[in-house]
Amino acid sequence: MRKQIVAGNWKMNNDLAETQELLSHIKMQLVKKPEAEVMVAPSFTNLYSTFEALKDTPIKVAAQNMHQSKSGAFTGEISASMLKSIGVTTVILGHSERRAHFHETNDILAEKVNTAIENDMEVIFCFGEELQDRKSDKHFEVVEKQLKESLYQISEDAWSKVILAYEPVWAIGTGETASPEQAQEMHAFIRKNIAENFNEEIAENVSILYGGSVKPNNAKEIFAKKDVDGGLIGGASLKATDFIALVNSF
Ligand code: G2H
Repeated sequence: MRKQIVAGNWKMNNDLAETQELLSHIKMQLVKKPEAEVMVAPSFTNLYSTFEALKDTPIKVAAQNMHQSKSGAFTGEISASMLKSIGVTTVILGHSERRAHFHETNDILAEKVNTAIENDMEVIFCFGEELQDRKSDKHFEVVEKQLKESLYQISEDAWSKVILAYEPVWAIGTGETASPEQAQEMHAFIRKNIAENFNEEIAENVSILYGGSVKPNNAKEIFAKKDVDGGLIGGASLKATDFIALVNSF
């Protein structure tokens, strides 16, 4: 059985005090053992304090990004070993905001994925088409290219460290969500594509999250789809009650 996961991507929100407050509300409201695996991804400055605050809980902490190199003259960047040194072993890679604002290409992302895998880290790999791709019926092609160019170089064994997050760019932070049917259609395509390029077992076992304006009022329907294994949540993860409602949406 593959894992169901709800991961909060806090993006560039919340200072130290706000992060601590959000965490204490999440901890208080997480009264029953969640069925899904729960993760939060705070900003770099709040990673260590979040990790410490969640030590005695089932909630995992993920980084929102990392650099592909081991170390060196990369001002402003963070390496895999830096993350691991504070106990963080999961990293989000390929988010559309990193692709759009920080020019992360499929090639750069392939390097980042390789670095994460070499460092035995878990990767939440994000990808998804833009509005014009969907309008011109190129969404499957674009998604396949993103997967082939950044992810399919990994070994079969490395797939146990991979979580996929399909995030159609037109649904991110816009309030517009893909319909449960659109999400299911793409997730089924992705699983089939992995089976064709690797094997059935890998395709069946990999968790594929949906991301893009998931809220408590639309999550249940989306998460209920056969090939949707949870969500990567932005806006709604910044409010403890909404986030916990999403965690309990299975
Ligand atoms: C997509 C998502 C989280 P939101 O970026 O990765 O954000 O839920 O705000 O659309």
